[in-house]
Amino acid sequence: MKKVLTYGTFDLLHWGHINLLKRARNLGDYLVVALSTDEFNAVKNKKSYHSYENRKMLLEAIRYVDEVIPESTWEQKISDVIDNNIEVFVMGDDWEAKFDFLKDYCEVIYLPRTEGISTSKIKQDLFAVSSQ
Ligand code: C2G
Repeated sequence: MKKVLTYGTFDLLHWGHINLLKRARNLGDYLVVALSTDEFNAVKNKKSYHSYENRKMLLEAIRYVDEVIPESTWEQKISDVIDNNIEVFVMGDDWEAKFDFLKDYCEVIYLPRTEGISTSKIKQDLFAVSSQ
């Protein structure tokens, strides 16, 4: 079974996230998503609208996602790849080259981001509407 691994916050789940998860899943037979905890989001200077538990529940409802594990540090990726027998690591290309150190352990693929949508765009657009 070819296992694929990706990481993210996946807040305010949108079609850009789904596009990424779908393509990642299609690179193997089983997709593990390492989901940033609320505490790790603070390390990333991100504040999620949805809690970790609710973001996890949403991801687990997606047909392309087979398993969700917590991401709580920047340093856990090598052990995640080894411990989960991962063959393919996938991220959107806004992270291009940032995780090439994983090439010693698995295939590393950066996929084109989906243009026109992002969690911050959703927040900005909703704020603009509510300010009218
Ligand atoms: N993404 C995408 N297209 C978008 C928005 C997001 O392809 N329009 C991808 C990102 O490139 C990423 C994934 O969806 O691969 C999750 O996005 P975020 O939740 O923003 O992830 P991020 O905060 O970048 O977390 O250790 C890695 C970090 O946890 C990555």
